[in-house]
Amino acid sequence: MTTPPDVVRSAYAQLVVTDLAKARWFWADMLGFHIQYEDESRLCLRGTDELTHHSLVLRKGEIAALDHLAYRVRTSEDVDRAEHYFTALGRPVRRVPAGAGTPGVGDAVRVIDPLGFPVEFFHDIERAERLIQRYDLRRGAEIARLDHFNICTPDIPAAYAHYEALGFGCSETIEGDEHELYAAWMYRKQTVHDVAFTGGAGPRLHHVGVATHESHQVLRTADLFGSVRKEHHIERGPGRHGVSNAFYLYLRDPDGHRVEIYTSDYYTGDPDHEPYRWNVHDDRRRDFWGNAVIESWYKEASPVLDLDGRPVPVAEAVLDESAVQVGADGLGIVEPNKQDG
Ligand code: DHY
Repeated sequence: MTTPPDVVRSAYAQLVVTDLAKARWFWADMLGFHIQYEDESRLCLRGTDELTHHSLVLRKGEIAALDHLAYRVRTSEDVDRAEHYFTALGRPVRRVPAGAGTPGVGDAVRVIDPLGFPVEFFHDIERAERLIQRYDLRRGAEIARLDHFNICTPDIPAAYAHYEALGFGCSETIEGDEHELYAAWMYRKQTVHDVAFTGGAGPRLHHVGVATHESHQVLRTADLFGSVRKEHHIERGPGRHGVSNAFYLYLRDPDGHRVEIYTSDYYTGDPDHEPYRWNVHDDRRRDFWGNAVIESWYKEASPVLDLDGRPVPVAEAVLDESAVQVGADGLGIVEPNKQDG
């Protein structure tokens, strides 16, 4: 078996947006991302705590889509390992020399992974000026950093197996009574996740998760969108997740790309850290206060592009979590033992 690359963390997502000015309003003015680089077709953005060139790239294009997800690997040899690993899996693989790909990023390898997603592995990236204590530059949601990717895939066990083989740990799952896997959260850095899987037609990008320092910034984000009569960008929350315990808010950008504003999850770095397993019938699993998950959140997601920029066809889901919801999600019957009295 070929050695997999040593992945450090989820590092950046490159999204295709159809209107760069509208995207700039949403991501920079409202969410408070710092603009590190821009030209006529791209914006490279980073959060207040990020010390590398970007964690989000918005590229202008014809159809809103995911261009690629990117993971940083530990050494430049790990970039070669990524090339050999995905070649051995029989997947499409392309070397992207420094300067030919995304601004600021060194030599990279782009692949279509076994789940059908465009994924980049890189080690070298330009360092950026420390803004951590430039409180005077903060605005909007004051996003601190990228936290994770969430991807829609029809076969969750296959996604789990692929990321486990890449060396990811599992922090939490949602499972049926027979331990059928509906969703899983997996990590390399020492948090709840770098990547999570939502069941559904795929490959599609469910959302990019970005972290704030505190829950008041999550609430403030919702207030800001209300204040400027842009409340329709709010899709779900604010709330407290069961999975991850994080405080959250989901928004849709002007192209419909979903972003989660996320804070206050927990440390997972001990070698004997064990997954926490939620039953799919537990109404607290997705919202700890039992609030309903709306249908668009389960069903809508961004298409993904192949290595030549063409949309990748999607396959339908094997298991549908939204079809087994009970109680709070409003699509089923509250079990008697869940009623008061
Ligand atoms: C959950 C979703 C996320 C996340 C953590 C937990 C569970 C849910 O509420 O749907 O996107 O980051």
